[in-house]
Amino acid sequence: MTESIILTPFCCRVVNHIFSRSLETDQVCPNGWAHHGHSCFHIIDTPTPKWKKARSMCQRLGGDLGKITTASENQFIYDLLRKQKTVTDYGVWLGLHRKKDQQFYWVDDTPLSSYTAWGQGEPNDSAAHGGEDCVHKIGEKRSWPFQPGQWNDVPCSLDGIVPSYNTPVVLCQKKIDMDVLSF
Ligand SMILES: [Ca+2]
Repeated sequence: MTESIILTPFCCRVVNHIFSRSLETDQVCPNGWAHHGHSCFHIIDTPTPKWKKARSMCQRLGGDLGKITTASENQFIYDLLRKQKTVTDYGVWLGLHRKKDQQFYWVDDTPLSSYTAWGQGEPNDSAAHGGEDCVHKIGEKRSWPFQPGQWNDVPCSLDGIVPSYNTPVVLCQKKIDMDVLSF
């Protein structure tokens, strides 16, 4: 009896908060996620040396690493990245990786579409650190031979290669349920 008295007000406050927020703002993405196209994007503003760790961080939030298939999306993500407190040389991890067949796939297992934004001479799969099978999006110009916002393949672990403060932050994506958009 005592337990239900304590829990019920908390439960109702949370539900009412979520419901009133969606009605007031017509918001289709969770708080802190940005809406673009049929997706919600969120950048975890933490430099993260390992691509797999970055991916699990997104999965814990109910999403996955981000996928970019148009120039508009690429620009949107770049603008979102530049709004973060932390913008590193290595920018942000993307949900794109090279599999054993040597082709690149997004984390939803789709191959690269016709749109790509590789930097000049990339992907080069440099052998300097045992190959480059994971992809990030450049944050700052600095010493890069290509432009901010472009893509580059790098080793999936940058531990011992890049100072941890300069490693990519994490781009997460959730697909929006189309029923929500249409109602
Ligand atoms: Ca490369």
